[in-house]
Amino acid sequence: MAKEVTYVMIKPDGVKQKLFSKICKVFLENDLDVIEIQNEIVLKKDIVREHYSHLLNESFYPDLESFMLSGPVIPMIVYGEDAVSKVRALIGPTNVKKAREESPNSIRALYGNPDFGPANVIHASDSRENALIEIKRFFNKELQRSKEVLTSSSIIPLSLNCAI
Ligand code: DAT
Ligand code: MG
Repeated sequence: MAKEVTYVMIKPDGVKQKLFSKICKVFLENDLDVIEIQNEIVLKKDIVREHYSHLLNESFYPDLESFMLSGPVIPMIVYGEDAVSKVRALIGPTNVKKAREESPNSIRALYGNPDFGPANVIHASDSRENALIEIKRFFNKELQRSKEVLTSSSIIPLSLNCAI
């Protein structure tokens, strides 16, 4: 399996719960590298609409949008073997109740709110193609491969950073 990048974003409820280090640790312990992290940022409405354009007609979209605008998020790029599906498995199902039943150790099961659909702590790309689109959307750069990947020695400070 080839190494690939995926886009991950800690949502406002994850930032409020200060989950950054715990989430980094989950990735690092599963042989994935966190290769880029953006400072906490409050998203603009337009980028949320673009990111969730497949859901604009859903009845829950207004709740999703206001939730995503309710506080800062942390955009990240994760890299490794089979990163897209591996990260999706580690975060667990979209629905937190389902996550608790089917994947109780997943990030969404452990930290998501089962009573409010949008509050599932974390986003991760669902395909390789979308990963590249989303990285471009949130980091404003094209990343075909691992051109910007940190060397293994520079991953050490990043891991320490995660432990803070
Ligand atoms: P995922 O985030 O697992 O890729 P998605 O792209 O279908 O799932 O939906 C984006 C987000 O929208 C999801 O993380 C939480 C929210 N959401 C999805 N389905 C929902 C629903 N039925 N009710 C409330 N919020 C929902
Ligand atoms: Mg999705």
